[in-house]
Amino acid sequence: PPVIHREDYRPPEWLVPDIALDFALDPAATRVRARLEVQRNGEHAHPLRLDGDGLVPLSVLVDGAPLADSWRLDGGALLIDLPGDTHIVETEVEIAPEANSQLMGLYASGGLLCTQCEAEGFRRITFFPDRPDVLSRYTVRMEADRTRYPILLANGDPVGAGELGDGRHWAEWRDPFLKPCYLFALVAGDLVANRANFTTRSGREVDLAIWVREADLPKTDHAMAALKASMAWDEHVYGREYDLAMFNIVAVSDFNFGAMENKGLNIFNSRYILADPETATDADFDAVAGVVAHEYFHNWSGNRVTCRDWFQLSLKEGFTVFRDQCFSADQGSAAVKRIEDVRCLRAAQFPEDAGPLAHPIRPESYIEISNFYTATVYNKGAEVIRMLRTMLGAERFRQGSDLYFERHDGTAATCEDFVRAMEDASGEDLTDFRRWYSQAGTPRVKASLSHDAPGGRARLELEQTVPATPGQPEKLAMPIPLRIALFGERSGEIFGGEQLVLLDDEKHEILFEGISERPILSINRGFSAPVIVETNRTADDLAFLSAHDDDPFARYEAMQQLMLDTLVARIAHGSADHAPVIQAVRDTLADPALDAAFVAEAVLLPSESFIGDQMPLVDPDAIHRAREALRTDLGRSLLTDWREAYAANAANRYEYSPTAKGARRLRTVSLGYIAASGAADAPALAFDQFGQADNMTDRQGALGVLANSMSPEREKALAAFYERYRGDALVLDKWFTTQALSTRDDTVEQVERLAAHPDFTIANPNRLRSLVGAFAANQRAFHDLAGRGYRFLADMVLRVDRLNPQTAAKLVPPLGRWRRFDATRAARMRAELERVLAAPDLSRDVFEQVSKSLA
Ligand code: HT7
Ligand code: ZN
Repeated sequence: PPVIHREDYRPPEWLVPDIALDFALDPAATRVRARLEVQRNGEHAHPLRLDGDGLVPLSVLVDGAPLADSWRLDGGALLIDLPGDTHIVETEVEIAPEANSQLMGLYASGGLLCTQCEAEGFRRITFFPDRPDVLSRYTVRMEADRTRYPILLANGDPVGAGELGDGRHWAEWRDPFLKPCYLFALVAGDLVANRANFTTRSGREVDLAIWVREADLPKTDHAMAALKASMAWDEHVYGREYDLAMFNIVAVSDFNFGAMENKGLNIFNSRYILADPETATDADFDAVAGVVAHEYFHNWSGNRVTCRDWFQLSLKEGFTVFRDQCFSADQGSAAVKRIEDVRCLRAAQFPEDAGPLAHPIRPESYIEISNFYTATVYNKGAEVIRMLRTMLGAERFRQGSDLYFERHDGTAATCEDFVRAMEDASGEDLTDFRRWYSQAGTPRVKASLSHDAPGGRARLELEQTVPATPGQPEKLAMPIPLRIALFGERSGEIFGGEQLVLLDDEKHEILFEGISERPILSINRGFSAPVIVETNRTADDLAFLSAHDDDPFARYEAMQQLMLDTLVARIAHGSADHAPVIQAVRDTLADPALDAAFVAEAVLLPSESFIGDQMPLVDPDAIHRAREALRTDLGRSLLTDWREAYAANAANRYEYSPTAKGARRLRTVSLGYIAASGAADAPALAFDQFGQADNMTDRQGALGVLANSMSPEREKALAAFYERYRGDALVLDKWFTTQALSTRDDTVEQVERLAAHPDFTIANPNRLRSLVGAFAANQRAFHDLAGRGYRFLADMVLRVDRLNPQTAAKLVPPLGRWRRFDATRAARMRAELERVLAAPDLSRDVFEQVSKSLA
């Protein structure tokens, strides 16, 4: 398949300032008529090229006249020779939404008809230049059966509706804003709305509606509250107002991604809209608010200013993730949010950056753009924006974003445009900073602090290396902003306050004067740069910071590092001194100044995968043994403390508040440690929590603890959970996930069995990810030495690829990590990748991921 290169970008040869679409909707056969006003862009003699994927033109008219032989098909695209500079081109096609299992273009989901066009789905609906730098004004007319599809929605504002007399009705919508076709959307279905309104700061009234199936209406209040909060936040923090009279959101059950920011008509995976205490955990509530905010923020960062080409994806995604992270931080505990965001970056992006699929946040080439909706483009992209704000300061960063929006409103821009706006507004030279856009790989920073006690000086030596990544053997030094502080070991005071150090060379040395006592280094505070830091800090230093650092992230990080060092030592030598970790956890549990949500994060051991990421070769069984041994030791040594924490955070009546959420989290973490201690009453305690819970957080928390156990309560709880929630797809997903994540020895067999369960289906991406995605993240179970996990995943990739290539391709990366494992596992993983690659009719999506993984 062809490779697309960033450097080959050329402006569009033809523009389409206006498009009118006319849909005769029917699940089996939808007729789509398109009327395009096309305009030659510059002087050239090239034909008009309209992308198409699986479309057959039923008619092609130019300026009202049927064309005989001046059009042809090239691949899926329609080429038309046009004599003049402006023409009206009309096409007609027929598509079958109910046969669309890829969930790209127009498809059917649970009785609805809906669209997904980003990145290149519009070409599955009609012939069009399907690229983000062609911006058009859209008018959309839909007609459909009134009983099955009483609600007809599209982008913008409704401009007309009526009956057709044969049981069918019609509606017309017009979007006054220029937009690329990937932001086009329509929805038809039997839906009801949670309605509200919002008055913008300039006094305009906006009608808000969240459309769902009637039974789901009671679960939409949290999303609505999040939408209103996002609208107010974007006005307050970025000065950005909403610009249409209506904002519609629709929830659908079959969706390849989290949600989609179509102009004025966001379409959501229902798991990011529906939430009530009975069926959604606190983490689900947070995710709903975060995704609602993310999609809403795209109205400016993505829609009003869009991307020139798909290589610029991080322009909208990195910036918008950064914006949604800051929004969520402002809604609750900023410290806990930062910890969660970094945990997510380390779990998903660091391994990507260290493996065969590594790419810069602005990639140089791709075969299939859907493969580049990655943690690198999204989450590392957000870290790059965060570094800009750290370096420029909040005020100059805001000036830069104002300038960016002002300069590029209504156009398709590049990452370079964004950096230049920041540069021009701040007066800073960001030449070297641009390397964050072009170089892949996670930089490593070595920091070593020495103290000259008699001279009262300290010397901090910093050294960075950026690892080689595919296609980039040599790297230049990155500008790395590091927030640093030195603490006096005895006094606990910070010497001279926090400093922002810009490490922009391979090596850098900083001298501190007036250091009267041994200093302890607190570095990369707040995770100011997305790098791996190695220091010469001792276990005592880390224990000190875990108890005294005033930066909550650094405090958490010190504890994690202490745990990690202990685990890595145990894996290497078969034993390790657990005492410093136990003491640090005891102190954290006893510190009255800390809130429960922070404590719960701090006392959790690093995940098995993260421990593996620190080792030259991952040994899943040794990691599991070492982690379980430390968990057991922590459970036993601090059993009284865990029981106290469990009791102190006992649930009263359910309440959704930061304090209540923190208490629930610490309670279940404590329950996990009580179970790890082997306490005889642990299964009963967990079963009791499971049965008594008045909310899903407590219930699923207890089920997770039981799922790891061999007790009879496990099966009882799983059966009860299934019976209670079998009719609720989103909750049933949790039932699959909980079992796929189990630490039990028989998890592979259980997962194979669950894949044959009548409620399992590969056609629904949520259900597929709930079992297969979760299982592949369960390091020990997936890396079963006999290779059963690898075979299972490869079989799934092949089966799913026939239905939904995009979703199939997302399952490949765990197999691509084969270089990180011992020879036996590596050979088995490779063999499965080769088996997939040899399959006939492989999609471009899977081909790209598998071939790169083997290279
Ligand atoms: N911008 C949206 C991306 C998206 C997507 C991409 C590929 C295939 C399906 C998709 N659905 C949505 C989501 C976002 O970042 O807001
Ligand atoms: Zn996004």
